[in-house]
Amino acid sequence: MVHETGGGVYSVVLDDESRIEASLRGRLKKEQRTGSRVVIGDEVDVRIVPAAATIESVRERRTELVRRGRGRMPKILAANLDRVFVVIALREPRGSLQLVDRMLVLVESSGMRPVLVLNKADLENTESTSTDWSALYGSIGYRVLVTSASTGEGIPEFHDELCSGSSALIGPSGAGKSTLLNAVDPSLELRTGVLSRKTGTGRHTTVGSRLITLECGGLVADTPGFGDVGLWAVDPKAVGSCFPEFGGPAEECRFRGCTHVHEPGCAVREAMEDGLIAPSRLENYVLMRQEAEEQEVF
Ligand SMILES: Nc1nc2c(ncn2[C@@H]2O[C@H](COP(=O)(O)OP(=O)(O)OP(=O)(O)O)[C@@H](O)[C@H]2O)c(=O)[nH]1
Ligand SMILES: [Mg+2]
Ligand SMILES: [Zn+2]
Repeated sequence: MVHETGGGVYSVVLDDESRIEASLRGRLKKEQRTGSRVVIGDEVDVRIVPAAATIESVRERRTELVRRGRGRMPKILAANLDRVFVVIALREPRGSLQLVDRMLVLVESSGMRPVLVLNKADLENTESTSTDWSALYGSIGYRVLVTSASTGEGIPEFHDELCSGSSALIGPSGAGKSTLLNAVDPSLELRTGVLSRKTGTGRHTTVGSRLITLECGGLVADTPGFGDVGLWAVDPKAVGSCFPEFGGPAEECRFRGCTHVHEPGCAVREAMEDGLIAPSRLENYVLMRQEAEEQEVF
């Protein structure tokens, strides 16, 4: 499995747990330029000859976490991970429900399991937001952790979640992803940033991607922050299935292929009116569905 990428060198952990540095075979190098990259979490076949190792091929991915890169190119962040922590700061920089929903949809559409982490709970005036958001996302069935890297609140629970299988942390720059991992294991000594005084946002402290092996056996990737979560190539018809709580009502929609945007008697909209679906969720769904439709021409 690929544990680290950067500068054309790939750190691969073999089945016998030994770690080697490998380069890419020529054909894969070419594909690299067209955007289909080898990423952390990839299972690869490696050819080892004395003093050199090359990645010969990449196995089919079970899941892949993709976001829109610069321009229209997709950027694959990681492959085959078991869960993704969506780390949002309650303050400094304060997340929004739209940001949370975008991140969750990104993870849902990848096929990985999202866990929502509401961080910086130690800061003043964050309590009502953390209570409201925990209730909202908890009622949908998401695991929600309220954490503070400063006081240690929620860190044991976060640690427990990290110890099985493989995970990644995503979220805006400055939300505290690297700081949370350092709180779990101070020996990691991950670089953490200061917030920009002007904008209150992070400064992209983490660069590059690697899977860290925790003492408890879990693998975790700290990723560089991003706030631009435009969806990449998500089929508009698939956006609804990224909202788990729409599932039940959606089966009762009168029209086949109901978009839940304008159809009369739509059961999803009715569920919202009955207070079973949060208005913010439906609103953000409509927004993201429209975005997916605009992108479909490509
Ligand atoms: N008060 C408080 N500050 C925190 C907490 N967690 C992180 N911070 C601070 O937030 C700032 C940004 O933290 P980082 O861990 O670098 O954020 P990041 O999400 O890794 O950012 P990028 O690597 O740029 O994506 C640092 O100054 C941290 O000390 C917290 O729970 N409470
Ligand atoms: Mg970081
Ligand atoms: Zn409907």
